[in-house]
Amino acid sequence: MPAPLPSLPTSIVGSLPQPEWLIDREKLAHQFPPRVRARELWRVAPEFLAEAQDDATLLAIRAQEEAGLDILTDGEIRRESYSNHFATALDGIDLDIPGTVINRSGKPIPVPRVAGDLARRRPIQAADVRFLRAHTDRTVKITVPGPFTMAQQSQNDHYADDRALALAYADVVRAEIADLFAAGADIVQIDEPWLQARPDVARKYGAEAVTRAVEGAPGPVHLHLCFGYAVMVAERPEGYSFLSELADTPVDTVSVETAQSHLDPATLRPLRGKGVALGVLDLSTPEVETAEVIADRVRRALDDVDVEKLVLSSDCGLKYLPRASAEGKMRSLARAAEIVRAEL
Ligand code: MET
Repeated sequence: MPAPLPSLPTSIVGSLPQPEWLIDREKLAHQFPPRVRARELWRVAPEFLAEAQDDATLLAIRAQEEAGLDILTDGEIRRESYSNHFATALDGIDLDIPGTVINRSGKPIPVPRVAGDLARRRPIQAADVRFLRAHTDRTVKITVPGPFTMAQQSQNDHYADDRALALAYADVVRAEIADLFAAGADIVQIDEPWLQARPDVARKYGAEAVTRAVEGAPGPVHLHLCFGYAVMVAERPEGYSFLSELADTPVDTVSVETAQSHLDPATLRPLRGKGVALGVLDLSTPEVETAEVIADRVRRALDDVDVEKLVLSSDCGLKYLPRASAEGKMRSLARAAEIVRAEL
């Protein structure tokens, strides 16, 4: 059992930069995150890839420990994008003929094409959790793409409508969440950036899909909302277009960006009673902010959230930052937590 968490525990949204020797980071950053399989991005031959990914995951775990974070992820090192690893492992997806959707930046992108009933034949990320659990004594979190986001990132050639598709994704995510807790996860996080990108659709069935995926989960489920990776989506809106709707879902903690967007913390009041994972690392610049700058971002939110359920985090995943920058930002985050803890 990991030691109990301190107040204001620190974590990242999930991903860390993958080593340049493992994957072609230039290609990864200059195309939008792949939604379909993208094996050609890996630099290591197929027969050595799993071993290389494990080795790089160990580095990601150690980097978080050395920085002093409290809740660790596997850095999402084995994935080309946060969502494609899970989505393309499902039955019902045609891997040979992908579909197309228009992404939040207005560009057509290749996505999984749903051509049959979605089914998860076996746990998809349970082995990743066991590896993480085996290599750290700290609290561990694993991330999975959420049902609404996966439905938006799919071409639906099978289900009657997109709500039915989202609910079908919810069923496979619910089964996966149970397996991830059974494999040793302390926290499971579902990534739902498209709730923010498609708020009108989200209001129709977003909360329903999330509830169906999360209800009855054997442990705490966090939900990450964001505006997209800073390297790809430059503008940050003033506030969230889909947030208070999550108050009535069985999600334990909602993960939001506040650093780059300067989000007015009053926006978070409807979530009172829930945990908030507060994004306080600005990822639009590789420059490492000082612990004092980060501590200020935390202080300004303290009156609007439940402090005993507050987690300090990054705005989004650190995947596209230079490695040294990601490490520096994590260290500053841990120091900022110490500063604010001493003031509570
Ligand atoms: N868990 C994902 C990451 O850390 C979240 C991505 S949301 C665009 O990269």
